Amino acid sequence: ATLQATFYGHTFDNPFMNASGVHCMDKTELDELAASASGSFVTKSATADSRDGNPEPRYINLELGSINSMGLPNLGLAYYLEDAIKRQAANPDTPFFLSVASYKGFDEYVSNMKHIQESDYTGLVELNLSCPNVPGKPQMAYDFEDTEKLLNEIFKFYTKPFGVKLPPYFDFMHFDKIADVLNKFDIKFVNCVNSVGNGLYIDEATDTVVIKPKGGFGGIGGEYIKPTALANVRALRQRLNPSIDIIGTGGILTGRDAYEHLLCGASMLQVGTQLHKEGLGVFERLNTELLAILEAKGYTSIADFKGKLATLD
Ligand code: RRO
Repeated sequence: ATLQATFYGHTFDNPFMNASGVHCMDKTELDELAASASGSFVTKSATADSRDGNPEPRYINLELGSINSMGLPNLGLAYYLEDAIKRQAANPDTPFFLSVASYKGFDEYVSNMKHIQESDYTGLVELNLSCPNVPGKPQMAYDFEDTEKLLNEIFKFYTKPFGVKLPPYFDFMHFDKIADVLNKFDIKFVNCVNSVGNGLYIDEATDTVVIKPKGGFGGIGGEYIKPTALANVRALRQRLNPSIDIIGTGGILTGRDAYEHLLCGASMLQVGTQLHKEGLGVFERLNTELLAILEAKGYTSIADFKGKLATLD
């Protein structure tokens, strides 16, 4: 059997990659990802200017996942773009993802995409519409009207392939609404999901929150969020144009978790919390575990079961 993953016309050796924010802050970390057993990788979400982010402690591993309020620390879009252009020139056949966000809101999203449009980078861009940790700034993709306005603005000038990173939704009305908006545009993929925003973890020994920013509120990742992540992958696969591929992110710790995301219709798979806990060796392990599942079930490729989740009626 093969784990080859097809995604927007590309074939990757396997569907696994990091989730943005984990092990992707600078060239060294990106080189390590590129050399690892991951099928691809994504850069830290970039803002126009470099940022230090929120005060520490701001990322804590928990027994069942993680909580973070990093606050978009990054080296600035120019850094990641320059590096991406070099990587693309050196390795034109191994695509990766450039993640772009905004700290200031709507206008910065537009100007960041203009910057990329005007550059020599022609690869994939993951537009992060779902950072939960900027004090005073709501998550863009929870505002359906603003999201539509933003995509309208971007498509006036942007001609290269990009997709959007979404927050988790929890109501069928919201699945319908975001899919209606996204189906109006020629976006190439969606990534479901970013961390479950603004959770709160309390340390049992001290009755205290565990991260400093925002009074302890932060994005939740890991085991806690797998059912929510799977629901979002599945619900959007059922609603989006078939030309829009899905990246599944959330609660992937094992080959079985990866398999379930693929059953729901994901084409690529991102690993955040578990990569942070386990290090780059996670990709070798996930490849081995997922391949063993395919072979046990008699499948020869991901296409044999992708999106084919069974229901009871
Ligand atoms: O940097 C962060 O605080 C952060 C971002 Br941009 C994001 O998209 N998701 C997240 O959990 N943390």
